[in-house]
Amino acid sequence: MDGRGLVRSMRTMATLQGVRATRSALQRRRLDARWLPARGAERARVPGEVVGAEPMPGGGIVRFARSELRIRVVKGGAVFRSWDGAEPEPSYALAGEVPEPDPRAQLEPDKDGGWRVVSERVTVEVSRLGAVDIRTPGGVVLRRDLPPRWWEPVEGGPGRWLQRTEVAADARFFGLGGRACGPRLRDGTYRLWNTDPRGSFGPADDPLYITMPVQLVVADAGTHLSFHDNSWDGRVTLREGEEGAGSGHDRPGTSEVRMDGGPLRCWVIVGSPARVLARWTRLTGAPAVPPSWALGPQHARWGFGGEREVRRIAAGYRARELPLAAVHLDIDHFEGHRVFTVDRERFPDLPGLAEELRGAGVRLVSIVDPAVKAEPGDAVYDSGAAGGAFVRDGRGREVRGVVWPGECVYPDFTDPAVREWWGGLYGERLAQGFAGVWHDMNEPVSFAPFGDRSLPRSARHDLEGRGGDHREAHNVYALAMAHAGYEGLRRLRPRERPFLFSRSGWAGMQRYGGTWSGDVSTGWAGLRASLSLVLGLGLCGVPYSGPDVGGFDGSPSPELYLRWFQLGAYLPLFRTHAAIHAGRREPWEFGPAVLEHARAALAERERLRPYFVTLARLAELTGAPYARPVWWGSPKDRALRECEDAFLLGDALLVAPVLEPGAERRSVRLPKGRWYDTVTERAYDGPARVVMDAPLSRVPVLARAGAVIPVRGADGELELEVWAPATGRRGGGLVVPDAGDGWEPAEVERYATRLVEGVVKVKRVRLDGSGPPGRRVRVRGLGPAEL
Ligand code: NBV
Repeated sequence: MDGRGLVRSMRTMATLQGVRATRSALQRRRLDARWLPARGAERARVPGEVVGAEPMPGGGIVRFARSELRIRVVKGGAVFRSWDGAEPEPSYALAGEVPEPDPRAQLEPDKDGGWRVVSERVTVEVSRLGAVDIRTPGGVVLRRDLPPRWWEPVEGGPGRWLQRTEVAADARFFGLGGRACGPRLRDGTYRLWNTDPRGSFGPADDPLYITMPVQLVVADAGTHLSFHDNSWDGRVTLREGEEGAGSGHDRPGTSEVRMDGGPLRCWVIVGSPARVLARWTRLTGAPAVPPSWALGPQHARWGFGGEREVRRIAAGYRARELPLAAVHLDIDHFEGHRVFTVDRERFPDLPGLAEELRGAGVRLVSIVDPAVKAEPGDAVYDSGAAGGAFVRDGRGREVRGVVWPGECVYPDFTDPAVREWWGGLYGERLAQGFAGVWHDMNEPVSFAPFGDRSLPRSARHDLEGRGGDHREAHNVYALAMAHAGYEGLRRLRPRERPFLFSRSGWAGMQRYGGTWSGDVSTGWAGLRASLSLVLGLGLCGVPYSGPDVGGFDGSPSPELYLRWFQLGAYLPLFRTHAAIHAGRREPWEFGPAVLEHARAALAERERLRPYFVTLARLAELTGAPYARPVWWGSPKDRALRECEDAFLLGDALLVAPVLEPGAERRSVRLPKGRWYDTVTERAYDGPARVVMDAPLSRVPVLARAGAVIPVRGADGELELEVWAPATGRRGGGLVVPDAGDGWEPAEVERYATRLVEGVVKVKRVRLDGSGPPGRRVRVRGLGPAEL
């Protein structure tokens, strides 16, 4: 089918789809009216006065007149607390066993009839009426949770609740999943309900595909992460505080978490940003390390049209000697948009194409949508229906939604047996020659002209055998799908690490892979939003992500495309992608100047590949995201907390992308220490704000003095780029050489650097002493000033 034919058929489908979507939306409304009781009279409750306490390992239970509070400090220092007897399990967020209680943490009586638990890193103080303070060991309050309130239906059923919290007046909020308006979350209400924003989105669109009740709060007194382990629909209202507000008194910052149901239980982790992320990913799972090729440049498009176009694109990269690691096939390569099928007319020999591309070093990645066409005779539908795999309504009938293939059903990924069945289906993708998968539409989406574009809230889910409905399952649907896909790929191809990234997700999704921006709108605002998403998600423990370079819709100007490309080159997932009717996204489509600058960005990405491999491994080992806000190592630097237009790539680099049109230079805020312009090698001393050149040919990138950066040398070998430490200072860095795409454990090499009488000394530090680096070293930044 030619391009115009495709457009025509999509239009026809659009109208047919419109009718189906309206029908399905009406049905959704009917089902919810029938199976979800309207909110009747409610009874409000607060904990009331303390009546007693019971010490237990790690803390204990404090009893109040109308509730009880559990506190447990676990080994490693995370604090769990819950009301009404909720336990840490069951949880979709937590990975493996819940850490053991810290036996040294004890519940003891406190002043004014309250109770407290003192532990090494944090003190928890409970007031007589149920306010809970989280304090540093020095006694400074990081967070004060006021007594919660519940509203419970008189008739019974899930109650809603509100938790109001105060933080320091200078505190800044980050996180809550992927938010386009951040990374710093300004005053406002943020919904917790994974949502496809209908078409492309910009910074004002909220919520988006990934929401999480995870807040990272950064204040002078310390950094902490708080996680309300509850997947229900909710809203978080944030308000930054003000120092010296009324009559010289500070007004605290506030957070109000309101949930429509589910337990009131919360984890808090206190420490430096690095420590907080390390504990958080210990609790919710180490980020999956993508195969090394997935750290290279990738190209996607909705609507390649067929094999010939895919070949043409790959040949275009090759002819221009541009590196390309993967091409992604979107839903247009499916037969009638049906998942796990191939349109044989347009892709007559997909395994052959995959092999041919693979010979040229290019992998194929496949989109996978969760919705299955509801059509007896469809192999996936038949096998799923036979096993009762699809989400059902209150009457026990399959819930029908509408997505690309037409009327669809939805696997219930919250059922372990369904996950196992679904994971097995990826065998078909591997047989077609795909090397990885890209999960889409898994909020999950069902087209609807009005109301929520998802499943009925009353739809039934297994929820690991506990049973429940979509109100609880919605936000974890994509997480559970990623679980299914990841385990399936591991079973099917046990010797390779799966490559999976998913549009939607929830706390813990990093265990199974990464994500991407979704349909970010083409424009300068979209470019900014894409950085916000990557940084915010990284702080929630999801380090591997990146935007649709060039934006999802429309046609970027050459300048916008280039600036997006230059940003993307420094983000973990570096992928050009666009919608079916959008303009081109190949680097040669924007004129010779853009091509040359894009070539330079690609070359730099390739040169930094060993650094990206290192960052991927360090993310696994420590939870630190590859791309970090500039305040990461200096959270007390208030000016850095406000900085949203630059980021640290690992410990060594500071990237200052150009996010506005017409810029030839830009100002860059530097954290403390010495920084080198990586092009001119000029040194700057932070903290400072400096103005740097940002010609179209490049964006400012600075290297930290003393850093050791693993790079690919001209001969392809890993070499160490060492940036001269400032006089009298030491530096160093970690390097994790590429151990291939299997499961070999990472071997971390540690280097130390020093400047001795104008000469940079580099040592490899080993447990049994240090010695020569054993790798080629290239010293940079030794300007005359240091000699
Ligand atoms: O599968 C088509 C697109 C895809 O290209 C995009 O990356 C996803 O975010 N998909 C959304 C569905 C259609 C969106 C209009």
